[in-house]
Amino acid sequence: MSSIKASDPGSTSQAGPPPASPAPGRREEASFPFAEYEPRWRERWATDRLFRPDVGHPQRKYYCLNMFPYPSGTLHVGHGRNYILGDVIARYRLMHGDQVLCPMGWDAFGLPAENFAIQSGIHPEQSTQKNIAAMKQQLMAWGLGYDWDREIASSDPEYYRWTQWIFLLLHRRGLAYQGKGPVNWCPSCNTVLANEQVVNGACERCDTPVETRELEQWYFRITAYADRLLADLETLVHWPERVRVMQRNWIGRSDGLEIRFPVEGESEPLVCFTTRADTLYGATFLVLAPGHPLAARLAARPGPEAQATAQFIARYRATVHRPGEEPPKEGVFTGVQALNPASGERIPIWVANYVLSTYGTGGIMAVPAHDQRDFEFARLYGIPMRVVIAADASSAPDPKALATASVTAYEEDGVMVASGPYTGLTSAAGRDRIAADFEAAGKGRRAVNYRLRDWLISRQRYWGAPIPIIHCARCGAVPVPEKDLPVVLPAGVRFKPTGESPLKEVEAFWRVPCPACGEPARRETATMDTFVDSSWYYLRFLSPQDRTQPFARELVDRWLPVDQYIGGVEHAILHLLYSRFITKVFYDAGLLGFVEPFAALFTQGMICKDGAKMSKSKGNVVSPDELIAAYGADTVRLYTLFVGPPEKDAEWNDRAVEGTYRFLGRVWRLVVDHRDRIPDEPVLGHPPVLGKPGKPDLEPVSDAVRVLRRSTHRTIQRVTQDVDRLHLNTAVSALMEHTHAAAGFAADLGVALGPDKASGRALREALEALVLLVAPFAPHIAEELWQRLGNPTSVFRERWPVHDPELAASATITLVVQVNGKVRARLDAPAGLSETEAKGRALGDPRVQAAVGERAVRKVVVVPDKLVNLVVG
Ligand code: ANZ
Ligand code: ZN
Repeated sequence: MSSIKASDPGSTSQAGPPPASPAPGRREEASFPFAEYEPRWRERWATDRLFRPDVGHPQRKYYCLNMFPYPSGTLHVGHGRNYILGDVIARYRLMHGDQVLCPMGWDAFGLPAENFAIQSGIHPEQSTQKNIAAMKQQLMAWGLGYDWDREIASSDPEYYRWTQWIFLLLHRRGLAYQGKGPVNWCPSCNTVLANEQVVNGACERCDTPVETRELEQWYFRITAYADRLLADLETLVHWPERVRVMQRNWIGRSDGLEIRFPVEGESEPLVCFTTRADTLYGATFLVLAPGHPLAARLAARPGPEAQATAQFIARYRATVHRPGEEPPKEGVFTGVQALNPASGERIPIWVANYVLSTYGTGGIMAVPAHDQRDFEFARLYGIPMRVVIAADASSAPDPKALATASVTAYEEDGVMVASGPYTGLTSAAGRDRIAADFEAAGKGRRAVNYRLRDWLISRQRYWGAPIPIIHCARCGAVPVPEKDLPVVLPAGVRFKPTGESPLKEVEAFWRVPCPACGEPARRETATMDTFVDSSWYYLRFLSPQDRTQPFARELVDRWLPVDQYIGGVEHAILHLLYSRFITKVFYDAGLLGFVEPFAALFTQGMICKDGAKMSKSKGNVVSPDELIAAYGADTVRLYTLFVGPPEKDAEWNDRAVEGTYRFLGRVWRLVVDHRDRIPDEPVLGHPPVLGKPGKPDLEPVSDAVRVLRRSTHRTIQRVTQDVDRLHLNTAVSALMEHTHAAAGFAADLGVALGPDKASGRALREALEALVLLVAPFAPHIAEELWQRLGNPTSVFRERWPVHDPELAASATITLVVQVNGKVRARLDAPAGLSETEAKGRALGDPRVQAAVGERAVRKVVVVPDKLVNLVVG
């Protein structure tokens, strides 16, 4: 990390490693009055409305958004990472003169509050409000600069009115529908779970194994957007590649052919989806999912095989199925044959548990020689196999060996063998030809399948937005008229773990007349998945109090897409996919003018403690409260940023917090102690007194001044680059190194330092840069020191400093060049060379060339400004 360790020769006070526990005496020595000025500055920011953008007329806008949290009660330092990161970016943009929108709100509906109500009798509304208040306090204590006037909570009727409005919009557009289907059911939470909420076959929340049940539910037709959700991923170039891959896999597009297999005794063919039409001549049986309608029809035929099939289907229905679980393969022969439309061969139809009724057509052609699942099934039941793909034309494996030995299926593409007129074609060419021939002959059609399923949005719970539908015996599912929104959650419910929505017991809630015909009808008692709430909140922040519409087109078109979205990678699929989908629906409805909500995404790594992810359930949480009380918010922020690269997991160490505390103490003393030795006039400050930033009237200069100014401008350059790339930990290192340099300079000059001298001006410049650059990271101390430097306005109204490239590069350094570990040359070179430049200079030197001779350079290691190590041989 930094070259600044605990022992710091440039500092006048303490040295040595950090103490095992905060030593009060030491802390006093290093102390600075954070407890006094931190709250004072927070108040100033609030009264000055520092974080309130002019949303109507931004010259340059910047929308910085953290994923809004679920109000679980208390935050730990791991949560802080996310918010502090966002705050650094927001303040940094503010210092570039942008109008910055950085709002905060609450994803306030959800199961935990309701489960808590079951245990405690405390109404979710009440516990949620309490948690929001506590967490808001914590966010404020971190010094996070949110525009609290824009605060929203998804459980507020004025918010969920619009969530319901959005449901109606989707309903109108044919994108919300009710259907019976297999759903994931958590027997412990007593609720339906979306596929995304099932992790390794268990409930995401409580880890209970999930079951499959057939229930009538509400869905959003996200599958209608599968192709666009996939295609537009290509435009999200500022998203982590890993998140894009996860989304791509989740959508899971596969291109194939639907082949029609005539079935003996049936008028309709059995349609099978395959991605491997090139293996058609190797299909030795067909398999139906137990839920396939044809399976039921074949089971109803007379005969023992049909009877066995019926029994198999009944047994399958009676067993509990867990998503993600792969039970041993099992199946039954229906006694019925189909025809291979290519070869005309008769092939048996089976029913088996390894074919899903929810994917493709629910029926497959099984090719045991080339598909491992089919291979295992065929081995189990002694079904013949036929090799039709070979690695190359001469290497077809012996099919007999395949059937008996413990070989696996050959799943690769290759060359088609034993495939009638297609023999000799490559797999790819064969697929194409077969698809073309089958389409021409009406025996099949090209088809695309997605792994993505429609979004199951209904929950049999209370604490969510009620689905605005009224069921009428005569009119069916009737949308609640818009003027009747919001459908408000009733008070006076009893919370019981029944698995039914508590709303079902509130007659006054559900007994309503049909909006269409006026007859007695029933209000829908399911509520919406909370992912619906969070799929549009980023739009609401632009006009959170608007009572006429969910969001204002003019504002969202100006402010979105979000410039920087920040959150946990656990939302890589669900939340982000849903938000993208809803945005596209709005676009199609003409409600806004962009198709992707988040231009850039940053997913931060987790904070760990004792090797495990910090979480309440693991009992390893560190609260920010005591640390902030002991060291101040700036110290905790700075440590959180310094702990490691923000995209990587990092281990929290309470004791190391002391190190950043001491660093801030050093910054404090550096400014406060030398205030009288530097001029009063700003050097970098606003308005700049020197035309070009940092251009001397500082002449004549000593070496020491030159070196310090180089450090100042190099640091401006480094911190700027690092923050632009979100390398915040290395930005902090750069600040530490610069502090070290400036402290060394001041100590060396001692009494020779004076406000009317070049040295004094150079130091003032160094300190101004330090305070400006440190401001996004440690905003309170920066404000305080900026004021003590004689500036009347907030440091966040200043412009971010710009480095002078000449000054940044002015110093010369000695570049040591080694060849196979032996020093061969010392080159004078300008500081700050890139690796390529340093390498070029080293290889250009005749002494180095002589040492390398004819040998090849195998490896080059460059330590910037210090060393070039060539490994040759
Ligand atoms: C014949 C075949 C031969 C297949 C071969 C594969 C390899 P993806 O890529 O995931 O789309 N399949 C189709 N529907 C299925 C269902 N409902 N349940 C289980 N499996 C199903 O996979 C498509 C392949 O998965 C299809 O191609 C089909 O098996 C199987 F050497 O057809 B294939
Ligand atoms: Zn009606």
